[in-house]
Amino acid sequence: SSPDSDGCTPELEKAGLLNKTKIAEGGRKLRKNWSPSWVVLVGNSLVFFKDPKSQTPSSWKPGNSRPESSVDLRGAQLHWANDLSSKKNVFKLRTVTGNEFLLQSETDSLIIEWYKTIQSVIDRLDRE
Ligand code: I3P
Repeated sequence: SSPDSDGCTPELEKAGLLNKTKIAEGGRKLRKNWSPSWVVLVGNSLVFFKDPKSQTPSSWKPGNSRPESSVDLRGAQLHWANDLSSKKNVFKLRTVTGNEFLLQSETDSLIIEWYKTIQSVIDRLDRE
């Protein structure tokens, strides 16, 4: 049987490095603060970790690998948002709670893959 034959372990969909900034919290606009983030799509959530490259070897302790934040994708909305930044390849993710994030990559193929994968999770949750 497969390691997750009981269906209890969330499936890892995707992981990688993206530039990230939060632009709203509960509908309230925030000042942009772009930084690289290790982004993991697992189960119904997008989980953000510190950029591994910005960490010193000594910071690689188990206790330091906890997420910085995590986003519930149920009911979330995804839009290309090149009008919201001077950077290329930007999309906006808005949660039901009114938190808004911009995610960006210099690599076209990479950002398109992220967009498609996140949208497919949102669509799956919409159908549940
Ligand atoms: C912001 C910073 C951001 C930029 C933002 C600036 O200035 O340069 O990188 O967003 O533009 O306001 P500061 O560091 O002084 O806060 P982009 O890189 O996404 O363009 P904006 O205000 O037009 O969103």
